[in-house]
Amino acid sequence: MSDTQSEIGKLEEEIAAAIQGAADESALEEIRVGALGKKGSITEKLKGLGAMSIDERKTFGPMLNGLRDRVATMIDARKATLGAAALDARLAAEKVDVTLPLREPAISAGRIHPVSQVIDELTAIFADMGFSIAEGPHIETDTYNFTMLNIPEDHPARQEMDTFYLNPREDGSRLVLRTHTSPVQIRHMLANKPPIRIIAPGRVFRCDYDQTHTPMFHQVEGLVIDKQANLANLKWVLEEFCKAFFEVDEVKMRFRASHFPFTEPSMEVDINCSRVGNELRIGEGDDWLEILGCGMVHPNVLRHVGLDPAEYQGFAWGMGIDRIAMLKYGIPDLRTFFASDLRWLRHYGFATLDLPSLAGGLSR
Ligand code: 2NM
Repeated sequence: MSDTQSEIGKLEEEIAAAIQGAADESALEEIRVGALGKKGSITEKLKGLGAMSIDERKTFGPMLNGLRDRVATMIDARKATLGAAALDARLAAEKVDVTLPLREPAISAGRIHPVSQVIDELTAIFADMGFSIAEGPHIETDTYNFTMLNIPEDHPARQEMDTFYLNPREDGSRLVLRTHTSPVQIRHMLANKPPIRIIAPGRVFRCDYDQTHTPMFHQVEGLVIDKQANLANLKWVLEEFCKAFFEVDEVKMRFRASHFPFTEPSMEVDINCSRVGNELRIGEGDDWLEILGCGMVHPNVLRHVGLDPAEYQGFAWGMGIDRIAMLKYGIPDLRTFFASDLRWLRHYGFATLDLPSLAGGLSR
């Protein structure tokens, strides 16, 4: 009997020491479960009362109930102390200095890349003229990227030097990273009947890297197919585009004879500009700047997509988006476009919420 009495005293000392030593609320909870839980040390002893004689019960009953109540009180007190300490620690750690300036919200801190801005501008201009946007895969078949466009098997553009080829497939055919967006036009002509008025902006890939070339760049090509579509129409579309894009009232254009396999005749187009110091102004002055290539769609291309060249005509053009972005926004080095430098983007990027529209002013 006295054995059990000293046992109880020892248990209380142990539990009290553990409670005082509990470092946090979860450690304290473990101690509570260990003592007062269903299988806790004090609970087990209380269960033992049932097997005792009436006399023993009279002695140990109050003793154990007292122990249980004192331990519960100690736990509550320790819990209050630990809770207050935890709150103090959080308040110290999470203290907010309300006098600090506001952090810029993501929506205004973010910037639109000049390439995205220019694609949005192009889209607004050509959509206003009745064009829709066409898209296609970056990985193309040799057929869509070259053959359908009247580019012969031995044409230099097909060489490994200029084109990224994927590993050959089992039948020996090789996929390519598209070298222009023209396969988008081919796919569109195969899937749609004329009249066709589309632009195809997007990424293209060529094996080239220096100050003015990156292995990935952006192009926009345009295509019109109709029963009547002539060079005068082409010149009008391009002139309207240049005036709207460069935000000038007049621009002189010079069409120089050129050669592309997919157009006949083919032309390269220059616009007039002035160079004052290192400032370039478009639509004024007597210097010339090359900005695009164009022509009447070659009869072979029309035949390849199942159109009769005696019934349908078409014109098409292509230009570099990165290049016209550099010209319009005075960005000197192409390679910086793809360097993912946030400081560059903060300098040359555009606010996220004012999207270009003809009514609102394209680039403000
Ligand atoms: C250019 C220049 C001239 C062109 C032609 C075609 C198609 F699919 F209709 F044949 N798409 N794009 C074209 C014509 C592209 O880029 C300098």
